[in-house]
Amino acid sequence: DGLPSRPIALIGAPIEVGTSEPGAVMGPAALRTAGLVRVLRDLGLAVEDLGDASPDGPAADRGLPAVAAWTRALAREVEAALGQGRLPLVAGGDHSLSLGTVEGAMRHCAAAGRPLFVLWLDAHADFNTPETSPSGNVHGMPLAALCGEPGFDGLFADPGRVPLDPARIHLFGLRSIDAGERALVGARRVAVTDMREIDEFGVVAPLRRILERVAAADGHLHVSFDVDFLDPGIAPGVGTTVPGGATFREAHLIMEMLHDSGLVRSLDVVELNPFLDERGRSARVLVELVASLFGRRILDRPAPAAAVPSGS
Ligand code: 6HN
Ligand code: MN
Ligand code: MN
Ligand code: MN
Repeated sequence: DGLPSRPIALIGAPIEVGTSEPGAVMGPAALRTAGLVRVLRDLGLAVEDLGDASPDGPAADRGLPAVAAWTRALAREVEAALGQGRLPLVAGGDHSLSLGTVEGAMRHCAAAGRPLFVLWLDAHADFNTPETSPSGNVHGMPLAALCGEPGFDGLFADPGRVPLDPARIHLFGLRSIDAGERALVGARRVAVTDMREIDEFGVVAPLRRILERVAAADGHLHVSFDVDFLDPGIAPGVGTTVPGGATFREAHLIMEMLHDSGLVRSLDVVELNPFLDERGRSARVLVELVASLFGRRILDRPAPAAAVPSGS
């Protein structure tokens, strides 16, 4: 069992037009410096580093037009990688990059007739619209835009696209949500495992339920990993730290379970801000976690019997 060892296409997305905090543009370089490619190759995986993507057309400074140019480019790259049977690993860059990666995965899944599920590991819901957003920062809006909420005209290449089904999104680790997006997340029936639930039940039971659902539908699982999912004590290198985040052990176990499920087909690692980091700590933690997601394990033995969804 485990993640099929399909070749990995590493795509850098040095994007910070979706945030007001400079520094995320350095994220892909820091992840490479921390050894992202090397740890994956050490696992015996084929990794092609496609370098950094660049926006389509003239890049605006900030806001929706700038994000739109990135969205078009990343959607195309992710769709192409998936079409070649590769697993796109997109290293950010702020979270608005997931507009492109999820859009690319959606197009691939639509063509393949496979349902797409999105696991959003994040302190935040990222479900604001331009109307509800207190900051105006697009990195707080990607899920609302993907789900077809109003206010995002011109963002996607195809205005007639079928929106993402909010019921196929799982927010995991939520502990900071704005009033307007809270109402939307409830109204759209987005699935949520918030920190309260994790504190009471741990990560295993809720994650196992999610994986069972994806497995039962023979789905494509897209994982979007925001650095602020982690506790700021282990990952300070992010512009939007929120206290009370996942511990290293929780995050590590999630990665191991994701690997063992064999369901992950595309991955974003977002919001790393090396300018705010302390001596590369956050970048190194992320590389450790990605290695676990791709199969690094402590011992060469099967996972404990109850750790992975059964009957998949
Ligand atoms: N992120 N909810 C806040 C906002 O400005 O909309 C924070 C968003 C953070 C974005 O975590 O990717
Ligand atoms: Mn986020
Ligand atoms: Mn966040
Ligand atoms: Mn562990």
